[in-house]
Amino acid sequence: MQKKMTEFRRTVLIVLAVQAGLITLFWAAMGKTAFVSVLVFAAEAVLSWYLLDHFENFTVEHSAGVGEMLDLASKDAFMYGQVGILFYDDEHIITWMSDLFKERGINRVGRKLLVWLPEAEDLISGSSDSERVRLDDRWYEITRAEDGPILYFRDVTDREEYRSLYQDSRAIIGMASLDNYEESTQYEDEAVVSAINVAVRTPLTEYCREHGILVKRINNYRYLLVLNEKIFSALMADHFQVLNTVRKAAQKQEVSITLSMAFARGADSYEELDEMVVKLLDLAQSRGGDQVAVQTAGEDVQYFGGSSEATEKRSRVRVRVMAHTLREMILRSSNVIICGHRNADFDCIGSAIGAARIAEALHKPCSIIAKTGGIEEKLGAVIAENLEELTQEVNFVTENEALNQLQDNTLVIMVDHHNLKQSNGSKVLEKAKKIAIIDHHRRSTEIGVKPMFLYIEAGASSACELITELLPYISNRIELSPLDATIMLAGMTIDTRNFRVRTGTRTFDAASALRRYGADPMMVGEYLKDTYEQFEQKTNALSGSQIYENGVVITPVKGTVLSRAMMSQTADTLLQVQGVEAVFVIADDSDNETAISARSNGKINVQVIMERMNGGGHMTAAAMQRPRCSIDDVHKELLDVLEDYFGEAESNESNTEN
Ligand SMILES: [Mn+2]
Repeated sequence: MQKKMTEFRRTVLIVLAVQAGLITLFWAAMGKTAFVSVLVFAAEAVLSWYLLDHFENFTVEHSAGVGEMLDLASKDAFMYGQVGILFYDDEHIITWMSDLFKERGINRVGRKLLVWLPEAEDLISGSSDSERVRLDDRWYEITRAEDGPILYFRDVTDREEYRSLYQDSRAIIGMASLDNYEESTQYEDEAVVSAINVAVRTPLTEYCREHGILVKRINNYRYLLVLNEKIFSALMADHFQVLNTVRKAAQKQEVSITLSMAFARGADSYEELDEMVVKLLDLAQSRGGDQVAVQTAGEDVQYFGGSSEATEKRSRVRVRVMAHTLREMILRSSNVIICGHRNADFDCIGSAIGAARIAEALHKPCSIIAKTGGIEEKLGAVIAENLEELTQEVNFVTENEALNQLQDNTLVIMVDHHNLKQSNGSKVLEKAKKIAIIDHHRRSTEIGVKPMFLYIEAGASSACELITELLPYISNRIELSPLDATIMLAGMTIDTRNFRVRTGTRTFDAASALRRYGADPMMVGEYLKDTYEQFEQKTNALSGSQIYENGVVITPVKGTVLSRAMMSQTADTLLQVQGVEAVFVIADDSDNETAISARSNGKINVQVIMERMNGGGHMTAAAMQRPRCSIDDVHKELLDVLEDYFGEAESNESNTEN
C-alpha cells in the first residue's frame, strides 16, 4: 500500500514537471495565453498536492481503526481480549496495525516486519504455529491467520507472570548431612564436640538463613531443608559454596567432616520428593560425600562439588559409610542378583558368595550368575565338589535365569569388575534399575552402566578383602561358612600372589577375619594345587622360556591352547625364580584369541608395556588379547616394545644423573 502510494506520488510529480517544462518552452510563442496556462498549472498542482496528502492521511490514520474495518462491537472485543492484528504485504512490509498497538504506542506501519519482529519468520514460513515474544514489557503470543498475511497478537503477560511465579515457588525438598560426624565426635569429650558443632553447623544454618531456606535439624548430623526453585537457582549460581565453608571449618577443628546435600525437585507430591531426596543423599554419600546430588523428577541425577581429594582415600570411616549405604540399598530391594566378570576366578566367586551372605542376613532372596560366562578351571572343580553345601542358601544361576528374576526393584551387584563389557551378567545389567559396584581394579573411565552405589578401591588387594571389611558394619548375623571363608581366602591369596603383592595391613586384617570364620589355609593350598595335566601343561610351557635381559623372561607357547589362568600361573611360577623381574607368557587362549599374560615383581611396569600393545592392567599384573594371530609376530612386537621401554628407562636414568 505504502509503496503504491509512493509510486503514484512520483507519477503525479513527473506529469506536473512535464507541464511546467512545456509552459516554459512555449512561453514566448504563447504570448498572453501564457499567463492563463500558469494559472491553470498552479491550480492543478495545488489540487494534486491536496488530494495526495488527504488520501495518504486517510489510509494511514482513518483506515487504521478496527471500528472502520469491522464493526464497533468486534473492536471492543479485540481490545477487551487484548488482541492485536497486523497486516503485511507480499514483501513483508507492515501495511496495517490495529488499535491495540496504537494504544500501546507501537506503530510500525511501512516498516519491514522481519526487521522489527524476527520471531515472525518461523510463523510466515509455517515451521511454527505460535511464537512468544516480548514487546516493551509485555508478552505476546503470535499466531498467523491460516489463509492470509495477517498476524494475531494475544497479550499473555499475565499468564507468563503466573507461570514464572508458579515455577519460582514450586517446592523443593532438600537434605544436608555432615559426613563422618559420628566417627569424628564419638570419642571426643563434650567441650570438643560442642566446638566442632559450632564450627560445622553454623556455616550451614547461616547459609540457609541467608538464602531464605527453612532448615530443621533431624539428628546430630542431618538436616531437612525446604525451599523453592527461586532460592535453588541462587544456590546453583553460587555453586553451593557452603560445601567449601563447612570443609574448611572442619579442617580448622582437625576433623574430616564434610557436607553432603541432596535436592529433589519437579514433583508435586511431597511424598515423592521425600523418597527422592533420601535416595539422592545416599548417592552423594556413596560417591564419597562432600558433594551435592540434585534430581528433577523424571530426569537424571546431577552432581555438583565433590572437590575433596579425600574421597579416594581409604578409611575405616569410608568402609562404614559404604557398608551402611549398601545395607540400606539391599533392604529397599526386592531381591539381589550378583554378577562377576567372565571367566570367573576365586576372587570373583569368593566376593560374590560373601555378598550373597550379606543379602541373606538381610532376608533378601539372592542369586549369583555363575553357570554361564565361564569359570576358571580350579575354581570350577572346587564348586563342583562342594556344590551341595554352597547352594544350600544361595542359587547359582545362568544369565537367562537371572534375567527372569530381575524386577524393577532388584539390586544387581557387580563384584570384582566394574565394566559392563567384562561382565557375565551384561544382559541383566543393561535392564537393571539399581546397580551397585564393589571392585578393587583401578577405575576405568568406561563403566557402561549407571551405578547407584560405587565402591571401587584400587588400594585393596581383592574384592574378597573389600567384602570381608564390610561384613561387621552391615550386620552381626552374617553367617559365612568355613567353606565360604576358605574360597574367599583363596581369592585373596591368588590376587596377592600369596600375600606378596598389593598386600597391606588391611589385607592381613581381612585374612585374619576370614580365618576366624573358619577359613582353612591348608585347603586353600589344596584348591590351588595343579592337577597332573595342569602340571604337565605348565612344565611344557615353561620349557620354551627365553631370558631376554634386565631380568625379563619371555615364554612363547606354540602348538597348544592355554587357559588364561594357566598362562598367569605359568608366569607366576617363573617370577619365583631368582633374578626374574618380569615374565611375559604368549599363547593362544581358549577364547580363540592370542594373548600375553604379563607379571612383574614391581620393578618393571608391565601395565605400561601391555598398554603399548593395546592391553592393560596393573603395574605388576597386566595382559593383552587380540584375535587369534601368529605367536611369532606378537613375540617380535613385544621385543620392540621392550626395547623402547628399556631404552627410555636408560635415558631417564642418565637424565636424572645429570
Ligand atoms: Mn580380583
